[in-house]
Amino acid sequence: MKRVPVIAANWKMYKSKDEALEFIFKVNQAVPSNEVVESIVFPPAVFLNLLVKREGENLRIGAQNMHYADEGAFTGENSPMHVKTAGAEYVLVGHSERRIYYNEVSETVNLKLISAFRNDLIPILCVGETLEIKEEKRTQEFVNHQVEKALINVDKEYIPKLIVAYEPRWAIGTGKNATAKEASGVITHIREKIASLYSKELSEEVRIIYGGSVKPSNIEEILKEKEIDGALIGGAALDPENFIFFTQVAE
Ligand code: G2H
Repeated sequence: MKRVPVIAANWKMYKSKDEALEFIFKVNQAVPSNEVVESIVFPPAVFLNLLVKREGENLRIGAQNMHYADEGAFTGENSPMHVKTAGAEYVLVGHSERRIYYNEVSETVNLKLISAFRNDLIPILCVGETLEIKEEKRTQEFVNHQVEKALINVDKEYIPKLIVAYEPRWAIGTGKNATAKEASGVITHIREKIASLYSKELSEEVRIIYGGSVKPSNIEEILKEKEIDGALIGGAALDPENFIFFTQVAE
């Protein structure tokens, strides 16, 4: 089946207000139609509302994180309702930087995924192995386990909306990337895992994308792989020209 490719820019904790607006003004009319490529920007949460008002009809905005609870005494956190009200349609769940620095564990990743679906947000579930696991040749076992844990109690009706990002931790912000073949192999097995948990038909609707040091020089090779449905890009997608280029390659 034909899946619409996804190009997602994760800004992390970068860009001033002026830089954020400049980026949106440059790209909001330049990205391809949403039916051809889903182009999404994940800014810091405080900019969501500001940028949503300026997005072109084909650009989408998402949150880098949210709490799983609807409300509560959680100082400094944003609820699903908060990020939705600010205009986010997507949310990153379980990005490795959250897992590494903010104690995000499988249980919270799972609760966030369920909460995203319940609140009509499209989650990008991030999974990926450390260098140590890779060297022990346990990548697939580790990644499949992350996927399985994240999907506990997720109803099959939501699976067609799911996006998974395979982001090997050793490739994030390091300049090193998995080869297109390596990434495609892991992604194929992630799809098989989802098929074993739900059904082959449903697994074929899930977009599974690659992240980790994607740049203009390697995007074409990565997106040539038919199993790779797009990319989640950090550093290189801070540049609006690069972002537009990535969406054009995906087209
Ligand atoms: C991985 C990726 C975006 P970068 O974190 O999620 O970042 O492209 O800078 O490796």
